[in-house]
Amino acid sequence: MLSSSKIKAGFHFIPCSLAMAIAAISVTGHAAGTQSNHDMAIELIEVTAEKLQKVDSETLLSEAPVTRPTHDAGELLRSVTGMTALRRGGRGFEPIIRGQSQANLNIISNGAFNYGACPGRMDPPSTYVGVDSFDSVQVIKGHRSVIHGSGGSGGTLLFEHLRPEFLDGAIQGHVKAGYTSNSELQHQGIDLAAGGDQGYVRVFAARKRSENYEDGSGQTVASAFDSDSWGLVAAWDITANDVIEISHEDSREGDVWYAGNGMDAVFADSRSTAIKWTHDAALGFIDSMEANIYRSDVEHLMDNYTVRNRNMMPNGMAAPSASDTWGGRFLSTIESENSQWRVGVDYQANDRLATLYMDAGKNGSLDMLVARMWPDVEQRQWGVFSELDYQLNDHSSLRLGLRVDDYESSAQTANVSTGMMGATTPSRLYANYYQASPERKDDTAISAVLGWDIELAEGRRFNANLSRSVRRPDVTEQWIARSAMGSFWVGNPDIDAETHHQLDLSLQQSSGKLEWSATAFYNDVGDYIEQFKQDNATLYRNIDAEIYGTELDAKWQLSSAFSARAGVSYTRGEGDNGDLAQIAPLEARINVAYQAADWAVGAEWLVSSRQTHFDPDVDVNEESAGFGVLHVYGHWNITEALLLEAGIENLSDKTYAYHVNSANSDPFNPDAVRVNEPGRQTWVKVRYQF
Ligand SMILES: [Cu+2]
Repeated sequence: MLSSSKIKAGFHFIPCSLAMAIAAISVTGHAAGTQSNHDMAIELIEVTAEKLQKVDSETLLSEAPVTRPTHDAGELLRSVTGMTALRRGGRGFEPIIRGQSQANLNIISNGAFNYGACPGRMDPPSTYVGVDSFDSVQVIKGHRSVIHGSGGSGGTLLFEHLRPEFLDGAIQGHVKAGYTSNSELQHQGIDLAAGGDQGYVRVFAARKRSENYEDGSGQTVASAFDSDSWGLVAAWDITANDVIEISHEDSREGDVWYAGNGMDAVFADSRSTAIKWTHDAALGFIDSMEANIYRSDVEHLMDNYTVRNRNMMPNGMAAPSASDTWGGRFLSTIESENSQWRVGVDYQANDRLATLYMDAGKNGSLDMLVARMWPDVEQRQWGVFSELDYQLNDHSSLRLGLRVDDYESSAQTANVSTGMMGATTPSRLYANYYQASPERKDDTAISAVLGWDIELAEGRRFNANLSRSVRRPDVTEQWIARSAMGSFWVGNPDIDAETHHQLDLSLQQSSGKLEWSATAFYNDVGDYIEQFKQDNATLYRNIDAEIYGTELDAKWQLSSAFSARAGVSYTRGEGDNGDLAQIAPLEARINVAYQAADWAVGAEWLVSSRQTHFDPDVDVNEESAGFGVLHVYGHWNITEALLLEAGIENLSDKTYAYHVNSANSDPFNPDAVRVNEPGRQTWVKVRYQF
């Protein structure tokens, strides 16, 4: 029988006083959709909440401490060994796991997929995840399970709200406020939950205002933004075994400055609603089941004159765009003495539209249609999956997963003229560059996971994961059609889906004073979708590629108060035409922390080597410098309810930038740029719990 401790709960990014209650629930409470720890999901833990966690030795190494305030879910993931995020400004961090990003990552919040609406990737899906409100985020590196949708070759990020337990009263919650110097970022948030045994309602809201920050040299980096979000989660126990949960999140961004794009965002609004039913009792041979449906809509407007007048011409350029996503999943679980078998189906639909206009006089009249950038693209996907976790004996278990997906993709207005300014159709662009026609594309894909876990000795585990995953072309890679002012950005309708065959080996020691894990991975990528340049055009083609690397993590408990951590990651990516783009160099992170009864202090030193491997068509066309940067942080529980946190980032006021940079998908701004990180900044946060 798979013990409940194998049901891996996620990272607790939790309101403090709820932490214990939620931690208890999260270990036992995910009925269907449970994860065996073959997923090796990473828990991201705010350092201030860390001491409240009941540390489970099986999962200890999969923690990643978050030591700084983050205001974007993509940025949050910079705390995990082997993960990074590229910066375009103060918002829109693009998460990268082991050299894979964008369409290679499945980002799921409350069961819902969401796709950004910006062709220039100002709004990766993680941007719309309200990081303040989520109680649990699981980060799965690589492809280790087939139940989280199609694709996901690089990894899966699962953001979840957990059910609060009402221990002392029917109402609980917290208010918080924060300030960061340099960008003068102000942040306020409130989170309230009311309920009892039969159900609950939780509402939350956050407000953020940020100016531009300065880098270590005192240069202003375009990064200001306004962000407001609110949400609601409600659950109702309709019977002893059935729960209905409704969640809704609404996020509004405005006046978003981007150092790494050729335009700024006037607004970016997202609404996401999900309904989930769980039935936690046997029905025939099925032991439990869950079904969810969702809808996520995003609207976005960027231009080069409203937020900042970025060009001296009398006419401006503007690109309104939208992305609507809906879908659902049915998942049933069948358990036996030594196995857990998950079987289900899922569906996902995404419609995207982006249009480029010239605005004569920059008065918002959008006078002339220039390009149908995303010509009413429709993507549809059906999947069926089956995944078995089988306990071979007391020390080892197997995972066998198989999924079949059926895709289709089409561009509805590919043959419609773009009028006076563009004077061409998307179809003509596809024909010119690829001799391709824009008819509907269909594909069927098979994905599989074969996993093996074995306990070699007390606290020492070895784990192997062999997988095949297929990720379909993104809307941009397949259908973008931009012809403007002598430059072209054209998707390839005939591009094939990427197939990833990955082997991942990991050894973990999770007991004793020194805990560590070592991982090596190799990924053979067929039909890797490469962006390249040809004359004045940005185009896409399939190539063969390989990505491989290693990660090491260690944690020493030096005494009851002193602890230290280290994480090292290295990834290489090579393809038919040389180095792959957007691969972070060798990186190391070292933390030391001192934990007293009601306060703690710590320091984090992040070191990155220079990167000599890059793709000149996508990356900045030069090697990047290495850097070392120091952050210090601490917190003080003034009372049980009142928490004060503070820290200084980039203590030595260094000018630095990550190698991965904003240029990977922005032909609005064909010159690649590497956006500098903030110079020294002091931050403070207060949280009051009730
Ligand atoms: Cu945009």
